[in-house]
Amino acid sequence: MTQTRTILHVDLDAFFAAVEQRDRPELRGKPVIVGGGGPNDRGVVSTASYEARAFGVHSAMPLRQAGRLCPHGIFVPVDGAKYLAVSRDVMAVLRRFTPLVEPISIDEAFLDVTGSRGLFGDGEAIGRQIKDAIRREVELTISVGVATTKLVAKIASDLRKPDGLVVVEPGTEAEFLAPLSISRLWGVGAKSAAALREYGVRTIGDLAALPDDLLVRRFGKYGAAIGERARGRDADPVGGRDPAKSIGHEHTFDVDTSDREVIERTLLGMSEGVAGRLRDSGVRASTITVKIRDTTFRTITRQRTLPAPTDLTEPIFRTALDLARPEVRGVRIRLLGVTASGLGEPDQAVLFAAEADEPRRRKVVEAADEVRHKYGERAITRARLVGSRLPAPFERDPMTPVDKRSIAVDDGSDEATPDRAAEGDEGDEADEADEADEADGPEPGIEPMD
Ligand code: TTP
Ligand code: MG
Ligand code: MG
Repeated sequence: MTQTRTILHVDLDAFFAAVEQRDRPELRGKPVIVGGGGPNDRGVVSTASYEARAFGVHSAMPLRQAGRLCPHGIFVPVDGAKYLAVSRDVMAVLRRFTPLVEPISIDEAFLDVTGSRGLFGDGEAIGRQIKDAIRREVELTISVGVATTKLVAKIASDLRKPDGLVVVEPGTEAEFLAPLSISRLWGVGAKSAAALREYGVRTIGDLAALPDDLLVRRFGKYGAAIGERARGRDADPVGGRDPAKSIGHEHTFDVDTSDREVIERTLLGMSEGVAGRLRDSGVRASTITVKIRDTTFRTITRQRTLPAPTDLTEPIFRTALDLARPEVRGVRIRLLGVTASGLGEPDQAVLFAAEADEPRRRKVVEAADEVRHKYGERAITRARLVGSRLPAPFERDPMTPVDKRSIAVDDGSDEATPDRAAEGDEGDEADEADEADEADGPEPGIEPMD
């Protein structure tokens, strides 16, 4: 048996819209727009049927704009629970062809069928059988890419949508990729693309032709990796990378501190960072650990399991605060850490959670993530640390010292909140915080732990 892997990428066509058309025959052949409450809703399009796409409607477009582009479009609300059930049906079909199935979103998956070829035939044959099975049993169409690597298979599946089957023969990967825009390459964002343009690189082939030493000199290890990928080589296994076991942040204070506000805000900043990295990794954590090292280097950890896995700042912060509070009382702290563990893929069901405010919360969080990605890890944290937008109970917490300066202040937006003085903080607490210097310094630098 040859060493060449056979990898399939499978993606459902116009998934949410296709499910609606399947279940409501009157919608078939019609421009269907899935999302929110209709063309006057403030939301965005989840997806549109190919009939609606002909009018220029696409995912993430404001519904109002979709309504203008496609006045006869039929607007349908999102039915997450239903799509999730269909997704499971599809994945179950895929698993009949190989145990190596890596779902990467609600409507797509990679399959390594290298070991299944003896039983089902070559990659193309397996692709056809899967398409047939899904059409027959789930009544939906998919597009399939067949290749020797995940990257090439994924690009291939997208090329002849809908109902496509694109096979890239072993040895022809580089040739297949060459004419495509580098924006299709994983790991090449707008910034890298702009930098590559300085070298005249527009297509993946242009990139593949650049000498490795130039790529390494200009981009380091990342340069070598994208060069390899551009040449169609990519060893990333299906089912993949060892998932991280934990995600954490630690911070060592420049000067050991017993200032409660500094401590609590540092925990908040780290919780925010941890939550952001959980979301970036697409996982949720069920356990939160805080680590506290005091001025004598005595180090303790305190751990708690959450009632439900999370990737949001607030539950992480509250838990960390709860765990840390009894341990930091009257102690001068040298180092703090917040770690999330017990990581798991979020159940897709959670994405469609019945809690009314979950989607709204997510939207806020996603907006925050966008800013974080654009301006760097600290942007949001800094805003939170400086401003007064702390969770309300935190604001009111009687343990919060009265008149502490904020820690990261150079934009004038920081207000001492004198009204808090009226809430009866114990006066002696202010005395504990005798380390004026660090409180006036820059915000706590928050460094990834690993
Ligand atoms: P996609 O696979 O990206 O899109 P699609 O299946 O609708 O269309 P096609 O693959 O044929 O191009 O996304 C799968 C589903 O995820 C999609 O049907 C709806 C949902 N989705 C959103 O809710 N918002 C989005 O911005 C995107 C891209 C998808
Ligand atoms: Mg799809
Ligand atoms: Mg998809």
